[in-house]
Amino acid sequence: MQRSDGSVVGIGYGGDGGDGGDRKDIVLSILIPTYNESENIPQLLRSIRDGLHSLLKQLDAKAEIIIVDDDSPDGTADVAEGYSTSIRDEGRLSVKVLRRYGKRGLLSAVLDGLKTAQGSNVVVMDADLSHPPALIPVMLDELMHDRCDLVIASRYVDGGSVENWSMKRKALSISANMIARMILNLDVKDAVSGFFACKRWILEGIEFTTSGYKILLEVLVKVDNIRVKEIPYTFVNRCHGKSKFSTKIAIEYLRAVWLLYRYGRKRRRGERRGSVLFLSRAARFYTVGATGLLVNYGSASLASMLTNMHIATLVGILCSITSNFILNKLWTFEDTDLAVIYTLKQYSYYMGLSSVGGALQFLLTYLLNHIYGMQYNLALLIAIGLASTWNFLSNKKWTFKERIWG
Ligand SMILES: Nc1nc2c(ncn2[C@@H]2O[C@H](COP(=O)(O)OP(=O)(O)OP(=O)(O)O)[C@@H](O)[C@H]2O)c(=O)[nH]1
Ligand SMILES: [Mg+2]
Repeated sequence: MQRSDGSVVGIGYGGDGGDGGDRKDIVLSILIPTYNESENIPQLLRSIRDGLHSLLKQLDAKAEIIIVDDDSPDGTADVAEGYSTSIRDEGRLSVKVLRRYGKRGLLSAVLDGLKTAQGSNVVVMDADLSHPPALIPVMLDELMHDRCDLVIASRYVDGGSVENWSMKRKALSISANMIARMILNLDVKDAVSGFFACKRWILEGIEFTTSGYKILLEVLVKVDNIRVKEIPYTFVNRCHGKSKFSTKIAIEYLRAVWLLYRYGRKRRRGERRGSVLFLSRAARFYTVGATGLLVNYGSASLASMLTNMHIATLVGILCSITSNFILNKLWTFEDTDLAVIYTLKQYSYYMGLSSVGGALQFLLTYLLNHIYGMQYNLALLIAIGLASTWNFLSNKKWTFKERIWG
């Protein structure tokens, strides 16, 4: 019995229980999230057993199948438990069934499965027979011979294909894959495959942050320096049960790509040396400041043709602050989070801090010139220098939420 944030309510063991105490190592854990897959389970379990039989025998090793079911109304978990004894394959194969409350999604199902996994390698696959179990021994063989750390069953390498897909489904899958490969700069052909195998430590080392319908994407983005191999397969449309694909999942997918893009950018930024980053930010900030002067002058001149001098000056100031803000957000600080409320909040911070900078300049010029008797031009230059330094550092820290240094 295990409770994982309350979600896992029970584990049923089949086969020899996977902890039978004999000497064979568990070399593989097959993680299968299920929701209403009762019609597919029997054939799936049999095919996995038949596919793995020779390799496990040859290796004198064991494998476990971990079904993570979200309380499927069609009784998937019961069916899986019922079949578990018949697929034991002389104790080489065991079935664990994790039962969770409610439909909690594919990623969390895989992660809950991973917590109980004992194999040194893992396979992640669907239960709907779209992913041919016959490929599992091929994948395991690659990992066991240490030819790579991650094996992707790929529809888009030579020899791979999809069967009986409508044009719409093909277009959706190809676009999803293209978006991910381009935006996330991934060097694999099928970055959104739901069927892959890897060393267990790879999955254990990742802090998953997307809602993750496509687990592989997050693995490819977050793990460095692993050897990846793609092997072709033919994706077969499910014969039984309903697809869980929906518009909500498509939106979640785009959100996941966006989050992973930001993750990669932040990490690359963290890898740049602090001094280089600071200087490049400062150079951009002051360049933007210079363009602001032009915007200020140009918009005030235009406005002065339509209204009085005071309003025209105000228009010039507002236009330059706004254009400076936009350029600094997008270019200087490379902040691509364009959420409306967040951006408006940043804009008000930017206005506030820049106003403090303006007041500082005014006060310093007055102090240096009137009180200390410094020549006006020199006093102005010093005041501008200090006020613009304030503007840069304060906006860096509070508006764009970066450390002052780096
Ligand atoms: N435990 C759990 N499993 C899920 C959930 N949603 C989907 N699954 C399982 O995850 C796998 C993938 O879901 P599918 O419905 O096959 O999604 P798909 O592969 O994108 O679409 P089709 O292959 O066309 O059906 C299947 O084995 C599902 O039963 C969920 O919320 N919880
Ligand atoms: Mg599927």
